[in-house]
Amino acid sequence: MASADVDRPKFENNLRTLNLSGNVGFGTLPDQIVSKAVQNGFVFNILCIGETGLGKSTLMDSLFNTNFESNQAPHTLPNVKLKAHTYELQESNVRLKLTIVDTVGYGDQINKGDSYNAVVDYIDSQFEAYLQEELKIKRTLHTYHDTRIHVCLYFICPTGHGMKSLDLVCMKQLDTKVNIIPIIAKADTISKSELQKFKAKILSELKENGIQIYQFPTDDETVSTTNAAMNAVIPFAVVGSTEFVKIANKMMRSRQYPWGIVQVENESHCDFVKLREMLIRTNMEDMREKTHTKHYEVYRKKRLEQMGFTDVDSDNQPVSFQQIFEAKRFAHMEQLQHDEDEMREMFVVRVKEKEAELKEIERELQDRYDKLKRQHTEDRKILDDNRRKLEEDMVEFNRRKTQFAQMGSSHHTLTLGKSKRK
Ligand SMILES: Nc1nc2c(ncn2[C@@H]2O[C@H](COP(=O)(O)OP(=O)(O)OP(=O)(O)O)[C@@H](O)[C@H]2O)c(=O)[nH]1
Ligand SMILES: [Mg+2]
Repeated sequence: MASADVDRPKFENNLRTLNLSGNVGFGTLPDQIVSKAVQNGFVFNILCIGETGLGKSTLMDSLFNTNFESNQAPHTLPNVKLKAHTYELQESNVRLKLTIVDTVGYGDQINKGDSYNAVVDYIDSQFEAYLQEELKIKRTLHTYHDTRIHVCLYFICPTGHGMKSLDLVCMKQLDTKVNIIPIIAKADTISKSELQKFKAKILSELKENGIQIYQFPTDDETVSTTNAAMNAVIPFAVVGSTEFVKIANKMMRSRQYPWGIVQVENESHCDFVKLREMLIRTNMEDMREKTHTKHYEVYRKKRLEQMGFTDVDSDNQPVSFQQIFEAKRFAHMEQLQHDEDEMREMFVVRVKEKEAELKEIERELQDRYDKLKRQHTEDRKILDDNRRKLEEDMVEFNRRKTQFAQMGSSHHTLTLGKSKRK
């Protein structure tokens, strides 16, 4: 039985270090992991947040050196939508299931709150879907398509004047949910000296607003120097293009202007290569891991607490899942019983009320019946009296009629007045 006070062997105290006399084979474990991971393939999900027409799709095409065939968004949408497209990419024998989520209509609404709410809801619902899969009895996490966002590329408008309030509010809402990498879009539209000031302004605004952006990890010594250097380059100033120009006999992804050519992959022109290096080549796994161990963990904790689960009771003593479940079941049954009793009481009261109402109606009806009966008896009496009177009048009439008739035939003396009845 699962319980918080389950006896666990004290491994730590019995831990002994032993030397092997020969090769056993578990040294191949890392290779086994690599081979298994390669076999399963990898999943990576990018969220691009940025105003309409800021170069999101072009940058994605440039980063993955392909054409994702996206459509232009209109500026007239009533609310922000998030559109996800999943692609299967392959490089040597490594398969990558890449999902690019794009904000459509971001920043085009009058009420800016509507813009970031859609993004927050999207990120949360991906966490929720994963949590629901995890909580299933029959779960299939190894084949489950994990749609949680691993990185959010936040496209900042190259105004040179700092960020818009929508950018700050949105990033503040998202910094505990996702790894944010801020990037300056269309950096070819901003001059070199302005760019440095703009970057400094962005960083100070992020700091002022307490926004935690993703930092490339510096704990792994193989990449710590590069990552530390790249952390200093954030926010990356990028240029994207779908056009190629022949430079030194090589077709280069570039933007051609009347005054010159901006090469996307030229490090003295923009930070595109640095971003690609960091995002895809060096830190993709770190972002995947941080999403699971940091951001998802926060969401999971919050949701399980909302459901009433906890690791310790009110006295700070550890409690097991089962104990909490039983306690919740007990509380639920009690609540059910309480509701049932309440309903029964209510039913009895209602029945009594209805009974009293019916009795009142019955009494009223009886009164009316009695009244009508009385009325009927009186009417009948009057009618009987009238009838009797009429009968008497008829008898009198007939008598007089006979008298007249007799008078006419025998000239008898006419008797005036009523005959006295005996
Ligand atoms: N100057 C400059 N223009 C760019 C850059 N990247 C893209 N563009 C241009 O900006 C326009 C919009 O680019 P898209 O990539 O469609 O922008 P988007 O953010 O995906 O737009 P929606 O999906 O419609 O919101 C196109 O004309 C691109 O050629 C860039 O780095 N610099
Ligand atoms: Mg687009």
